[in-house]
Amino acid sequence: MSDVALLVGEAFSPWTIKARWALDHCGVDYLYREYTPGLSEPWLRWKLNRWREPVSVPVLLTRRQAVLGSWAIAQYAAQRAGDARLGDMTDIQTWDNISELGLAAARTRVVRAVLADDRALDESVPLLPSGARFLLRPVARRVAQRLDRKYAHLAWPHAHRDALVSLRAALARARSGYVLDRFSYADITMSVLLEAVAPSSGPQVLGPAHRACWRNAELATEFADLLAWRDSLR
Ligand SMILES: N[C@@H](CCC(=O)N[C@@H](CS)C(=O)NCC(=O)O)C(=O)O
Repeated sequence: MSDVALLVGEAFSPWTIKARWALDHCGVDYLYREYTPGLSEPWLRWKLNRWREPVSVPVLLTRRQAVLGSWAIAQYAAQRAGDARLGDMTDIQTWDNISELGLAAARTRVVRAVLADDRALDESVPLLPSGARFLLRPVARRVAQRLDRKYAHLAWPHAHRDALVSLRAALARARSGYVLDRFSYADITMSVLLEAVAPSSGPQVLGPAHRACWRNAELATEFADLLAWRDSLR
């Protein structure tokens, strides 16, 4: 393997956004490879030599190790930076736990919205021209059903909204414009909760049917202040 690490992820995914943002903020060089659920899984299992346990992305493959999951990747980035530019990761873990609970609920909502929308299922098939994608719709449906089964046990009702309420309270408490007294990984991990309110990815990353599945109109109205805050961060 080359000296430059390889980040494997899904460009639209809040967890991949967390990992990329942490690596970029810490000035860590890496290459990026897009992951397609189902299709890319055998390759990732082979790279990780992990044949039984579930695999998910993001994963950072370095010459020495495989760093699994956004939190471990952020810690790796902080170590590589060698300073406190992501903040005190011990304090921030609580925020990451809140973010993970909220995102788990959001993920199950989105996967079920995709399952209920043939256009979104067709968009998940990357290899065929758009007019022929319906042919693979049953395969796309099976992949989405598998994702639903894989992650549904982590989804608690209201956890997404609860996490947004906690974010709003933290911003009001800190009065710095950030979750803590200055920009840190707490802002990264909490702001990506808004990907499942109004996604920030452009059309080259998220097709129109998927964008509609990620969007939550009710939460977008209730948390318009947090969307404006998210947009001001980048
Ligand atoms: N706790 C993990 C969660 C990662 C995660 O949920 N990944 C999903 C993104 S939607 C995934 O890999 N989905 C594709 C699959 O499971 O095949 C992290 O922080 O990285």
